[in-house]
Amino acid sequence: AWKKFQAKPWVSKDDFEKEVVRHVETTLARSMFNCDETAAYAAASLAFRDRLITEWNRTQQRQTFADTKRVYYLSLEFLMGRALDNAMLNVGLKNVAKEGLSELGFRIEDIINQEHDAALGNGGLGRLAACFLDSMASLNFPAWGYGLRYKYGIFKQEIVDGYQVEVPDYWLDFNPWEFPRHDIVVDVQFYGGVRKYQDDDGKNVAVWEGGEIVRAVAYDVPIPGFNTPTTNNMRLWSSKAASGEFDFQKFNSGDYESSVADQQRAETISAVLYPNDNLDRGKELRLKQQYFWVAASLYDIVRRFKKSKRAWSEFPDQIAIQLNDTHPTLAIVELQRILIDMEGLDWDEAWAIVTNTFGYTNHTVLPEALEKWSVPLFQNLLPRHLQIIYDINMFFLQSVERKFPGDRDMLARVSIIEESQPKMVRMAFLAIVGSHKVNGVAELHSDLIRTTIFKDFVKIFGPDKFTNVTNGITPRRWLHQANPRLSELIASKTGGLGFLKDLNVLNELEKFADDKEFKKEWAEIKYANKVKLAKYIKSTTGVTVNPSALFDIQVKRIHEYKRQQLNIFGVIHRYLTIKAMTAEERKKLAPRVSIFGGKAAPGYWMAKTIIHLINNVGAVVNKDPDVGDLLKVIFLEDYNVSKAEIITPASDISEHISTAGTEASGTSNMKFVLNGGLIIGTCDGANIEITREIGENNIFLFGNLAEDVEDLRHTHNYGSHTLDPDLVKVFDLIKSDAFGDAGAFGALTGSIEDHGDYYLVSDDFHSYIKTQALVDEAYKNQDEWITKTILSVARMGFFSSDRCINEYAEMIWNVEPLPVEKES
Ligand code: DL6
Repeated sequence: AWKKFQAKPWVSKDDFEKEVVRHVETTLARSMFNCDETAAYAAASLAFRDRLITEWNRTQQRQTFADTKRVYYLSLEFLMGRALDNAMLNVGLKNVAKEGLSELGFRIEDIINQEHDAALGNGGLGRLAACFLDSMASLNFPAWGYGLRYKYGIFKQEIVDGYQVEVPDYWLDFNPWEFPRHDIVVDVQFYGGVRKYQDDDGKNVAVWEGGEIVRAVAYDVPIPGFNTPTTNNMRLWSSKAASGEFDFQKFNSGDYESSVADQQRAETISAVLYPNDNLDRGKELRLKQQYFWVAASLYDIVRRFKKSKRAWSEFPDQIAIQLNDTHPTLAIVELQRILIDMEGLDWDEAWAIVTNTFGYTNHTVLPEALEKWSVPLFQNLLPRHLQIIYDINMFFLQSVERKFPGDRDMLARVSIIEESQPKMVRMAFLAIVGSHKVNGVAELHSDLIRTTIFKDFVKIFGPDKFTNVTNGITPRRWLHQANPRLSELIASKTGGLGFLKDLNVLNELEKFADDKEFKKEWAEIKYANKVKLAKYIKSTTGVTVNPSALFDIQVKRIHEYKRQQLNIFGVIHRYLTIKAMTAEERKKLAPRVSIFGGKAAPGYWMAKTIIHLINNVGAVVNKDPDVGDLLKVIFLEDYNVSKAEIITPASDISEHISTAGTEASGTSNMKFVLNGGLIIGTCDGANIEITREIGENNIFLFGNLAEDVEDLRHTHNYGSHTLDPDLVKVFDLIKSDAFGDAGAFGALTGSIEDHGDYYLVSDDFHSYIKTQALVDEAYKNQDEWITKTILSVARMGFFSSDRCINEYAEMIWNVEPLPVEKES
């Protein structure tokens, strides 16, 4: 009988309006007479959420009945950005909502802008996870994301007197996109001790007992696929005290503060996202976070599997778990613990299940970013897990010994336990040993991990265990949502929105690369996007920029390896050049706006110094009358996903200029090219494959190659390293206090002059400046420039995250999509 009352997703404008009004008047308890934009956003989101949840329920039922293999993507970061615009576009009802909102007296853009970004990530790694969720749903893969519901996402960045200041980002005031599941809770144990004994059958038993319990509560966020009813789930865990609200006994005895201490301590676990500055190394709370999340997720996964009543040996046929970097590596140990301690399986049987279930993605070769945890910390927090890690290591080293008898060095190099003081657990090694596949995220990166940091493991396990899946981006958010006019133009020439599901369709644009009318429209769209960004710059910084100038953009986390310092030194060089030019020479120069954005990790002083220098250079250059429109320097505060959606479509050139061999992939390079911008970049990460796809005539490459980096570093004698003469002039200007007290930048220039120039700024400076001059020249020929951008977009099909997900599904997960007919 209930079936006739089941919710049907609304589709018409009138039904949408009805839902909005209902939510305003009931859920929000407001009247339509005082419905402001915040309330309209809330009500519109709830109307879409209801729609998504209906499809979410159906999807979960369909996947459960079909009993197919599921993917679980474990990521400590999901940088989702805003949800409303994405939901409207993915379900294909943005126009309906636009008309409906307009009838209710609102502009859809204003309503979209009310939303707070879900910023549960630091940068590329978290945004990749978000793109993957979109692709998995759009391709109808049965897939869940598991993460943490941080109370505070990545901090908000304010720029005060040129310095970065961090402000907490409390984003949960009103979040219509999550469903608290107070019925889905998992109690997670920490500390305590392990009691071992032999049972009546002579079997060794280990019991982890004592310690403390923290409760994980599930919050579900629906993930709608594009143009499909499939709506997957992202489950985020929030921590709370297992023992109830607070200690009444203490409260009644007047000890008010400690009566709530347990509760607060428990809630701290999911309180903050750690910034990726490696200062978390050794922090117990970070390890606690990792175990809390992994234990809750695995309990949930195992509970679901057990309902199917299948044999344990079928676990890897039903479940694939992907480890997004080493952060969830404890899942390997936890599953082994569940299987041997709780379910009574033999070690070998359990270990076969574990290794066939997990895949591990590496996202960095930077040694300082590879996670290690101290053994004493582990011993205290997770005593049983440490024992299991020792056993995993013992069996692993025995197998290495059999393969390479007598090679003690090899054993020391590959041991999961580093014999340092204190001993450390090497999480990447544990992840490799416990997974059946290990992948890097771009060809160069995957080659580097095979030949450098993991080369012993290639010898041990053979080359087939190591593979590459070059990163990608979802064209739904990064083209259709961010650049609607370009998306519309492409649709009009390629027969509809099909390219959003098969990005190779973009190839059809090649035939318009010399089409005058098409090029005109293409150029108009770029100009309009630049006008939009110029307005945003004016409103946020007060600086007027000329939308006809060349927009040169570098937005990403601020890090020495990404080399924003190279960019700003190049800007200072340009400033010096302009100052030395005659009026006639200045007329021939293409005006440029250099735009920067990105956050520095709070504890990363050098990165903060780079931000300070950029702002101080801007303050001088932007008001120098000799320079005028020829150069403007902008730092955009608080770069995040929704700002990226305004910035990316407006670039003429974007900078991806990391020291060769340091940027695993990069994904903003893909976003910029897909939006009709060209790239200046090094032969690093995915730049290499982008070049291969779009052609070397359409990209400005410069700098030394990864294979030469080590040798070059050796030639840098500390203190007597000869600097590029143009760079010396730049440093001289900085040292003359032209951009404020030079003392503030001493560490930055000193790292290059006196401390070995680890990131090869001086070695690449000349090549960078020369290549920027080529960019200036090329930009003057607008006709050819536009052709280059059209050809580049036409050849970007490879970089869809749908292609990545299909590769993961085939090579690593062995999972099939569950297609579904669209019902509405
Ligand atoms: O794979 C996603 C993303 C890559 O595009 C970036 O090149 C890479 O730096 C980033 N890696 C990390 C890991 N930690 N560190 N450093 O964020 O992954």
